Amino acid sequence: MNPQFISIEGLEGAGKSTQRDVLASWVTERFGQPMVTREPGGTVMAEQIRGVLLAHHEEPVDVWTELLLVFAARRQHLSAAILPALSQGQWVVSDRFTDASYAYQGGGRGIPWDHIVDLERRVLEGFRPDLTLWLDCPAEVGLARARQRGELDRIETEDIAFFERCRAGYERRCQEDPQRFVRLDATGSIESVSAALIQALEARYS
Ligand code: T5A
Repeated sequence: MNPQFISIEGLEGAGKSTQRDVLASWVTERFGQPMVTREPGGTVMAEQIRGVLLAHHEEPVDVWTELLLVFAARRQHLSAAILPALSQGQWVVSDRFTDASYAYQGGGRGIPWDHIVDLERRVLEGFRPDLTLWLDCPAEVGLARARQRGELDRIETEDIAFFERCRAGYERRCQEDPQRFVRLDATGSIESVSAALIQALEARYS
């Protein structure tokens, strides 16, 4: 089998980082250690862009500036980290990828879907994850978990309606690409979500 690129998606507090580790262990046992990465970020330069994106700024952040920054970071992440790993036969597991731009900048911020489709086509030249595990939960469930951590980044200070629009954006992506997306109910315990995730992996790769 070709090395696979698997993304994990979901709202703040859905459990992406927690389940990413479960996913990475599963891949390690069967196909060797994957490259584990995240977005925005994943390279030194892309992590610097992440810092700009998530910081609080005195000036208003234009929605297009936000979209172009996430895609700039993604292009760098793809060319400097993801593609080199895949070409060496290593699986890649990423905490978020392009679907987050559809969810947050499309659903959340209201940038027309077609503009993101166009940007994705030009910037990523058709590159997509082989499998996307969407940890789905109501915004209030995820935010309650995430907010226990304390200080909020710029995006985390948005209101609940924003995150419900992001969730609707993920739903739309899921419907548009049902072969690639697996939706997992993220409202249960960590253990039950891990079990569902492993079941999805077994179904796809065994
Ligand atoms: N963004 C990103 C865009 O706007 N556009 C884009 O294109 C991209 C790529 C990045 C931000 O950037 C935005 C989206 C985001 O706002 P991030 O750091 O990737 O942010 O993501 P966050 O969602 O902020 O990360 P979180 O850490 O908040 O969420 P996780 O990773 O989903 O959650 P996790 O695993 O850290 O868990 C959070 C807490 O909940 C507990 C954990 O133990 C932890 O304490 N937990 C559970 N508790 C009960 N039951 C469960 N099932 C639990 N699962 C986890």
